[in-house]
Amino acid sequence: MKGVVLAAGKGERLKPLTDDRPKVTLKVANRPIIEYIMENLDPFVDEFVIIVRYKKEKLIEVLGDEFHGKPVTYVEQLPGDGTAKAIESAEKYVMDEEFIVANGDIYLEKEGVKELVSTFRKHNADAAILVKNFDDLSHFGKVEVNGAKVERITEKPGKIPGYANLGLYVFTPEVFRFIKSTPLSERGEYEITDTINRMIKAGKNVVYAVYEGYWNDIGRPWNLLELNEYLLKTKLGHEIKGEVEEGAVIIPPVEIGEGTVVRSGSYIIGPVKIGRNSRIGPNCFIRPHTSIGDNCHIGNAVEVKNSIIMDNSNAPHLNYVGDSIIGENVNLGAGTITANLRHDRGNIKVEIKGKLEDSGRHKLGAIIGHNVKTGINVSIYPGRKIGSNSLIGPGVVVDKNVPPETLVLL
Ligand code: TTP
Repeated sequence: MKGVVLAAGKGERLKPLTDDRPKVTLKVANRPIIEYIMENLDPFVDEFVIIVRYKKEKLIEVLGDEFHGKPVTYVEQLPGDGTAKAIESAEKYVMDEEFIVANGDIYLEKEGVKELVSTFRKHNADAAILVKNFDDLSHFGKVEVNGAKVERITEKPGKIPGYANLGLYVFTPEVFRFIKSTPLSERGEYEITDTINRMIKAGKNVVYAVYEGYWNDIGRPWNLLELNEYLLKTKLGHEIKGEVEEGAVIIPPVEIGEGTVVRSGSYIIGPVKIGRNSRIGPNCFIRPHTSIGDNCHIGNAVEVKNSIIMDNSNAPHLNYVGDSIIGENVNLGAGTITANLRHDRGNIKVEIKGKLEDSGRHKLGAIIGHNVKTGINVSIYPGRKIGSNSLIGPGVVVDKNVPPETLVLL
């Protein structure tokens, strides 16, 4: 069976982190998110077909042509948007057998894949969907069921409880016939949920499996922080491959990669993951649920908590980075501080595709794109975004989002 992974989307809601790369290449706990779903599909598939379009070169560079010794084929999405169009693009690679489809931006445990594949086989089905019970389906497709069968999927039905579509499917190649007659949706996309509704109307056997484990759909920036926290809490070992100077305190579990040096006076409370060839300290404080990538520098009098700092980025002097996401190749000037809490302790709102969205979190710091440089004493309000390649001059208070490629001076 082949595993088709959808990775052609633009990831608009994750801007500025997706300014120059597909969202599935973003690293959480120092690993590109697409690798987590591939890892969990791996026991069930003999080959991966990745559907690509937006910034595909970056994904090919990150993943290469093999995963766990299995071939990885990249297929450009056919003209048109949406998950149905993306799946249709795989047709000639999977035309003779059943296949699994996963959104490349979801995280779930292996049990979910196993349950779905065995349900599909047990019922000799034409399609199977993985679902999970949620109290609020406003961001999901609601999967209505009757006995073992799916009766209908309704996109974004509002704040009601029920089974949500998790973005993992098994299909027989018959699905392609139904995809080809699926019309554009109101959102202007060809959606696989519309295709599945057409299959059901035509009397096809569409079944579901219920998953109870952890699941996340990386749509918005704070989902990266949620997944990071989950992975560090549940999957981290305690392994120090780098060098730790006398006088540094490390409270497990902490993973430190080869070539990284932790200097005296650093105080690290796990779970924390640090990549290779990074310089940590002296005298810094790294608090739980923090991932720091390769070739980073966290210097003197710097505090980092509950954050993701991607490769080649520096917080070298007197910085506070809380509940924040820092892209690759970022340099925070001395004294650059992220605020992560409102005085009224209300939920932090973030502008997503031009609209303010409630993140549901009362602690959320900055979301900083790639190649950003800040000057000394820059202060960043909670939930603000700085676009990639922007420069923020000394003393600036970032109280509004900054577009990419922008120079902001006092
Ligand atoms: P979405 O998260 O709905 O879309 P997106 O990735 O473009 O993100 P945004 O809405 O923020 O712009 O996509 C769900 C999955 O399907 C995701 O893994 C990307 C994939 N996809 C495609 O492969 N092709 C497409 O045309 C679309 C819309 C999504």
